[in-house]
Amino acid sequence: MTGVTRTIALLAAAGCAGCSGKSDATLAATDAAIVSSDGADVTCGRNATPFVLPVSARTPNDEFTATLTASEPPKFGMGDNAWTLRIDGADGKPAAGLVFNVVPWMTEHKHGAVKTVIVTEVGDGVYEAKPINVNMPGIWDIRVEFPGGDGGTPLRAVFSFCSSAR
Ligand SMILES: [Cu+2]
Repeated sequence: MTGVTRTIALLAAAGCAGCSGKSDATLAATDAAIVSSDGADVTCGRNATPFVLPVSARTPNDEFTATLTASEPPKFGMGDNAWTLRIDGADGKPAAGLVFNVVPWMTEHKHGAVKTVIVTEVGDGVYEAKPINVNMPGIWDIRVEFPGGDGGTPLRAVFSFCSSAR
């Protein structure tokens, strides 16, 4: 039970840390990653997807599958993150020549990131997306948004990861 108790204490202490404009040093002190006995990072509770690569997210009807194959730095956390994404189409083959957006969104607080993510095709359905900037701890939904077939509502694949102090 020790791990659970520590988690609750941390959440109570952290509150909405980033929203009040605390310094990075304060954030780092209050957001030390909590790792359970099985090695999972439970800083955000167990609602986040473990950051173990490769990991995939799909659009609602499997029109696209986004697979995060590499990240720099290798742990998702505060600051700028650069991702390598492979995008497969409905046929399961790499989708080249796509134009899509990557939009970080913190659902819990209803806000996005302070930097725009630039997506660049590397080739053969592989794309680089950066900077994915994280400026506060917690669960970040990284939305990969593809143009809808009708040119309207985007098709969205979402990764939910827990950002930690590095
Ligand atoms: Cu926030």
